[in-house]
Amino acid sequence: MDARLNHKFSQRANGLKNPLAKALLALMEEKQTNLSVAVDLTNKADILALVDKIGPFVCVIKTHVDVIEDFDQDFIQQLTALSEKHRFYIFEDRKFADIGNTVKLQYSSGVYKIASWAHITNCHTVPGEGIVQGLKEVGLPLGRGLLLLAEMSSKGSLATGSYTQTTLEWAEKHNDFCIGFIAGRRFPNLQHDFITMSPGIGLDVKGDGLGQQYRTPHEVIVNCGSDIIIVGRGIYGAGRDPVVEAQRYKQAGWNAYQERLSGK
Ligand code: 6AU
Repeated sequence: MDARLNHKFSQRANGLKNPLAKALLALMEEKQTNLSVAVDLTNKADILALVDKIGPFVCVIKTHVDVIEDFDQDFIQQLTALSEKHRFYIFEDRKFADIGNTVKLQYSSGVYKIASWAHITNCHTVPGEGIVQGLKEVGLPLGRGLLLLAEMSSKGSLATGSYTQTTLEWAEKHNDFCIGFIAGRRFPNLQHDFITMSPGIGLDVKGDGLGQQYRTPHEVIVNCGSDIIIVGRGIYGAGRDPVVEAQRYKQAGWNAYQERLSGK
């Protein structure tokens, strides 16, 4: 058993090397939330209105900026202002997947200039360790953090076995920049502590007909040792009141964390 599973987020903050990871864990304890919302809407106004409503209940807002029809720098300014108003971190779910030199350009430049505003981003490890090195050259001096996709929530994912294992080794090696993993569970026997963020979370449905697989906050946090739940359509999907749902998922995630701490 990993003893760190029974430590509060605020205690674990001391053990992580990356300053953003420390700040995120401290914020979670302070705001009493381990909920990240995936805001996969396609226009600025809808996203900003939703984020303003649910901001008080989350530690991280996750974006896919390449699906926004009217993306511009004003969107980034407004999102950044909301992150300061409600105190949450911004995670651009870019899933970089190219050679080190190319991802450096994709992360720093182009239309989105992700490194200039996203506190957190993520990458696949399929290209090899150079992807982590390339992103780190851009992100570390800016105080950013990286999540490695060690597993995926979708059916038939190839991120398993030795692929996952090698991903963990690179995170250990680059733990100044890698703050954790996208995965369905906490990985045992790691030398350093990392933050585990789990997508594929739903309280009402089991899947979406396109391979997504949902588990409950209790399952991933208590049974599997994850830290942060990432919830998308469960909160803003058709017929849902996002404020009610955000509070419901926040409570479910926090209760699960408390249950884990109590060691029951
Ligand atoms: O709750 P949903 O299914 O509406 O949204 C889940 C969100 C989406 C996916 O792009 C993302 O989580 N995601 C990821 C991430 C966060 O990297 C990895 C994964 O394995 N599965 C997954 O759904 O925005």
